[in-house]
Amino acid sequence: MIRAFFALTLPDAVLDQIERLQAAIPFGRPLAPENLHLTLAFLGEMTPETLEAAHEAAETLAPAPFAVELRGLELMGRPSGGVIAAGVAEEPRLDALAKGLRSRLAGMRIQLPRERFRPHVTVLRLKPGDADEALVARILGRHAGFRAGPVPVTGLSLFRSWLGAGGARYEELARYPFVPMDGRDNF
Ligand code: 2AM
Repeated sequence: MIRAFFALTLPDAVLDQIERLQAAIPFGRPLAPENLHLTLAFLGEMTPETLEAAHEAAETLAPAPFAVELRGLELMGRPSGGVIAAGVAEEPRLDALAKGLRSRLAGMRIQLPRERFRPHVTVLRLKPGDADEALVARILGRHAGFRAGPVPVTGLSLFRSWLGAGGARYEELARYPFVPMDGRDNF
C-alpha cells in the first residue's frame, strides 16, 4: 500500500519566512523545509491501481494559476499532541480547487478519510510536556500577525508519505502544472 496525498508546494521565500517563525517559537518540533506544504487532499493508504486512478483524476484539473497568502497561526488539536499551523487567507479559488480535486476523486470512487477542507501549513508538531495551554495561547497571540506569501498556485503535486522512526518523509511522485484549457478555469 502507498500512503499518499495531494498538496501545494511553497516557494523558497515563504519557506524562509516559516523558518524564521519556527525559530521564534520556543517549543515543539519544527518541520524541515522539505516537509512543509499545503495539503489539498489526504488520500491515506492506496493500492497502486487506486493511486493511478487518483493520478488520472488530478490530470484533468486545469484552473488558471492564482496565489494565496499565509495568515496567522493556529493550534490544531491539543497542546499535548497537536500541531501549530499557519492559516491561509480566504481564497475562493483555493476552495474551488480542493473541491474540484475531491469531486474528481469521488468520481473515481476514491473516498477521502477526512471530508472537510481546512487549508493550513503545519509548521511545528507538539508532544506531551512541550507547552501548556497558556504558553501556546501566548505564542499564538504574539504571532497572530504572521503573514507569508505570495504562494503562487501554478500546479499541484502528488506526494508519497514514508513513515519512519524519525518522522514522515515525503516524496513527490507527480506534478500537475495548471495549463488552462480553452482559456477558461476548469476546477
Ligand atoms: P497536517 O498538515 O495537518 O499534519 C501528509 O501526511 C499530509 O497529510 C500532512 O500535511 C497531514 O496534515 C495530512 N494528513 C496526515 N494524516 C491525515 C489524516 N489522517 N487525515 C487527513 N490529513 C492527514
